[in-house]
This record gives sequence, structure tokens and C-alpha cells, in this order.
Amino acid sequence: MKIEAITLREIRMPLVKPFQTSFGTTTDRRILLVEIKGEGLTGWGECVAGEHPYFSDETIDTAWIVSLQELVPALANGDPEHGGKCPTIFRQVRGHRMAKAALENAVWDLEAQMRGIALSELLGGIRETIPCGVSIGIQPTLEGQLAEVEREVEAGYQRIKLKCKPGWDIRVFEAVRNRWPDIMLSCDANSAYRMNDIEHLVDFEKFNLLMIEQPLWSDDFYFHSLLQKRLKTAICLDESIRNRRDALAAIEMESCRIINIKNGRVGGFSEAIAVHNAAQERGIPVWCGGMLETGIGRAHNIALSSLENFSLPGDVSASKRYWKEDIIEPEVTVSTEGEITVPQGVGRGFEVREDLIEKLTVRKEEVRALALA
Ligand code: OSB
Ligand code: MG
Repeated sequence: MKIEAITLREIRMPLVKPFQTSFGTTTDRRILLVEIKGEGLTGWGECVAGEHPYFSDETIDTAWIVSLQELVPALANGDPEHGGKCPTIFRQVRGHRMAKAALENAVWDLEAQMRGIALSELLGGIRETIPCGVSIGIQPTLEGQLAEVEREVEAGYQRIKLKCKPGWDIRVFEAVRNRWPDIMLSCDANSAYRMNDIEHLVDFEKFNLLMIEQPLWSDDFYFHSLLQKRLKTAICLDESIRNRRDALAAIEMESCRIINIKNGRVGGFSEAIAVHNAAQERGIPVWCGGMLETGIGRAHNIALSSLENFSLPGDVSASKRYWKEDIIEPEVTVSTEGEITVPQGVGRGFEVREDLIEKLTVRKEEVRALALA
């Protein structure tokens, strides 16, 4: 594939409402978008690194620098014939997986168009619809939290995930379970608990949660395996799983029984597929996580979620939950059955609104491939 130019942009987009987790509150997103031109086509990628290094050690600013200094030159000179070649092209750069994923995914996005097939098909997906859940942030009040759950249950979402932290857990689960005894419910602590909290975490059992996501340290397998031994409820790992080897270690050690796959966190579609396959071969179900993406990342998450072992509802939800106006056309919508239809047309299946992106852009850097040769 002949790459002609790679453009990095930062866009700013306010969320329709603040999103609070155990590690902080996000109100305005700063998002790095990647645009790759080649073969008369344009591939898009979204970097999911946050504004602060709170979820991961990457930020939009580290991704910007490492992309410009290392990854973009490597890719422009690397002549990828396939998205799956990107990990090899980037292999000299340690870490920076979210930065790598934005570029790699833009290559897959372009490749699907070149081949004239759907991105989901290129990835090996088989689902025509994907089951959807929502991640509900920590709310200022319990009444507010219940109102949010009510809204999403009524919208038809198949699984409700509650963000939690010490002091915002049992009381909330109790209130939600009293009102909705049978919904598929889970929680996500984003590493807010410690081994001293083990008896407290065992108390979560009575709420019949589908899973407890990332209760302990973001870099741990060992203590999660000790905790999993004490729990009938499945642990799901998010932050801890950086690649296929991590997935194998976690499965082997029984640190979790479910895996959340985010393509940014694992470095792009190639590694996401590798994690998916490793989990599938070992009977571990996966689901697709979300990182407050715009429509570009959302479209990519939909395509990824069409793979067979994405059998649990993911955090891939409607554009309007996050954005007044999304940067793709049509926006992502979810049916009253809580499903998204996987586009079957060529490429990602959602047009990128380049005029709107141009208006939202606060910095832009174009690198012509010729200048790099
Ligand atoms: O841990 O899953 C997470 C958002 C930002 C950072 C981490 C997480 C999340 C979410 C939001 O839960 C999921 C979504 O995009 O809808
Ligand atoms: Mg999570």
C-alpha cells in the first residue's frame, strides 16, 4: 500500500455530561485523530489516550510526540501491505500502544476500502449485530445514579455497568438491585481497591454481578488470582491486559474469568485479535471496552466486536450518550433490543465528517511520505 501522507490532528469535543470514574472526572475531551492518505483513499484512526495519565501512562501529548518522532516516519517508510504488518514496523518502539493503535487501525481502515470489503470482514468478524451495554459514571447523588440506570434500561441496553470506588459501591448496588433484580449488572473499579478490602469485595457477591472489572492494581495478576479464588463472581481484567501474553498469564493464573478488550490498550487490531483468539481457545469470553471514543473509534469498536468470541455485551453504545454532534455520519445508534447493526458495506461503514473535524481541530501536522524517503 503506497502511503502518500499521514496527518495528525488534535480535536476538542465537550462531553454531553461529565464522566466520573474512581480515577477522575472528564468533561472535555482532547482527541488525537490520525488520517492516512494513499491509493486515492483515506483511512482514519483514533487515539484513545486520555488528557491525563490516569487510566494508562499514555496521554494525548505523549502519543502526539511519539507518533511524530517515531511511529509516523516508521510507517511512511515501512510500506505496510496489510494492517497486520504494523506491529513489526513499530516494534522498535517500546510501549506507547495507544499511539500505535491509532496508526495501525487507520491502516486497516484504509485496507478495507482498498479491498472493497467491510472492515468487520477484514478483521474476521462474523456477527451481523452486536450486543450493547453501557458504562455509567459515578453520579453526584444516589437518586441521580438511579435515574441514569433507569434511562439506559429503558433504552434497551443489555448490560449496565456501574463505575464504583470505596464509598460508592455496596449502597449503590443495593439500591439498583432492589429496583431491578434481574438486569445484567456489573461494576468497574478501575483499580480502586487493595488486598485489605478483600472482605468488602467478597460482600459484592450478594448482588449477583456478572463481573467485577479491574478491582485491584492495573499491573497485577497475582493478587487478582488470590481474589478470584475467594469469589464466585467473575473478575474481568481491563487495565492489566496489554497483549496476548498478558491474557495467557491471566488465564493460566486464573486472575480473571472474563477479559475486556480495548484495541487502544493492546496496541491495535492485530493484538486485539490475538487476545480474542487466545481467550476463545481457552473458553474465556471477551467483550469490547470503550474509552469515550468519537464515531471513528466507535466504528472500529463495532467492527472488532463482530468477532465470534465477543459474546458478552460491550461498552459500545450510542454516539448521543457522549456527543451532541458526532464526527461520523450516520451516528452510532442502538436498537430498543440493545443491539448495533454491524455495517456490511465497504470500509468502516460510517462517513467521516471532514468539515466538522476541520472546525474542531486545534493543531494539525501533516507529514508527506516523499519528504521521509
Ligand atoms: O475502564 O472501561 C473503563 C472510560 C474511560 C476510561 C476507562 C474506562 C471507561 C469506560 C467508558 O468505562 C466506556 C465507554 O466508552 O462507554
Ligand atoms: Mg474498565
